[in-house]
Amino acid sequence: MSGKGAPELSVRNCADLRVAVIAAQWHEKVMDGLVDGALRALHELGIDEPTLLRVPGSFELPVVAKVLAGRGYDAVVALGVVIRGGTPHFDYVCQGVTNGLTQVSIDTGVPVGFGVLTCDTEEQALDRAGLEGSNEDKGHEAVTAAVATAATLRTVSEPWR
Ligand code: DLZ
Repeated sequence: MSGKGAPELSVRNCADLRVAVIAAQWHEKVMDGLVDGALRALHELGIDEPTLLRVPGSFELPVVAKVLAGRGYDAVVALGVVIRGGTPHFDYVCQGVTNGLTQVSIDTGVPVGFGVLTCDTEEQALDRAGLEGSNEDKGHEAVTAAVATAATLRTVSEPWR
């Protein structure tokens, strides 16, 4: 999937939103870049006290996202890195985390930022990690998208007259 065509999002009225970031722990260097990008985005949006939780692997992200979505957070951001190996395990983990996070978001009505990299190689993941020399900053993008969606939902929370 190409990163070209991404919008320049301008998000307003969001500094009071409660946001939680959940980060898996596989592929430490890439994950550090994603977490830094996510926290930088939150700081730029004026959200300086986010909750940050760690889980073992990307497969564990949906269950924690679901519990947090039920505890009053306005947006949840899931960060993970899955890199293809020589077995079908990659496909199962990618499918589980993608379907799981989608289901959490739709079932709870809480936006879930999808900051899970699913890459063929570590080089591809590093290029998207928001590190020095990376071309993309997916942790930052996932936060911005989730917070922008939460801010939009807030404007339609009352029936229109
Ligand atoms: C088992 C596994 C493998 C092979 N690869 C990754 C990976 O690249 N990225 C990741 O986040 N997690 C991986 N895991 C771990 C699973 O997500 C999960 O933590 C375990 O299957 C235990 O439930």
